[in-house]
Amino acid sequence: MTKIKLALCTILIAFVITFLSWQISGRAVLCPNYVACWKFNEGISNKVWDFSSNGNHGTISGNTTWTKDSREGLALEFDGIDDKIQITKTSSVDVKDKVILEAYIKRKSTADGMIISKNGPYFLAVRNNVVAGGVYANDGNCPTSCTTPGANTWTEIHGTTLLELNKWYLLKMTYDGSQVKVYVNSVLENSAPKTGQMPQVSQNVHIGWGEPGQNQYFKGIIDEVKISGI
Ligand SMILES: [Ca+2]
Ligand SMILES: [Ca+2]
Repeated sequence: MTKIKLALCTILIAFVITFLSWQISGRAVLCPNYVACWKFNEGISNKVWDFSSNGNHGTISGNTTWTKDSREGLALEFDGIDDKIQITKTSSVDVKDKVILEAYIKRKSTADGMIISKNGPYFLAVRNNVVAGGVYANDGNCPTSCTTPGANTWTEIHGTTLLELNKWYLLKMTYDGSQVKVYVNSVLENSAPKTGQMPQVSQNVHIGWGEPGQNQYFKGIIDEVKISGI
């Protein structure tokens, strides 16, 4: 009897190991060309998995709510008070020359809100009821107050579509080393010239909130968040 139990336990353990290995390897192949890719389909924990191969898994704080009101599977609803996700910085999020940020959002408030942010090189947000995207890079130009030629400066641009409440939108910010652009539902809404490399800073990536200076909690639902460096 003991041998049978031992055999069953061995089979069970082997199955669990195989299943977990399959999950980890399966997770990596869903977004092979992304810096990070969060599906928000977990539904049972305070973790969100990065489905790229870079291990940018996130930790939820503030008791976000899992919801079936999503673009695919599940999504996360943020309360606009203290809900956020922190992704501890890895070298993969230190993109230098190019970046694309994108996410599906459904607003539940007309307040400003940060969607995804790394302070300082890049962010995607809702500000004044339109999409806002920003890049911090060394473009060789200085504002009049700047005393160090070639210092990093922000370029922030805003879209034109008024983002209604309770309606899904795909928001995107791109920086290709020559232009910053923002898109709503894959339609280009604004662009501005920008050159230079983004700095490699120690700050973590956040979803639903930003570091001080980008300190706006988002109220609404977010799904399918991606960062790309290409
Ligand atoms: Ca909360
Ligand atoms: Ca989802």
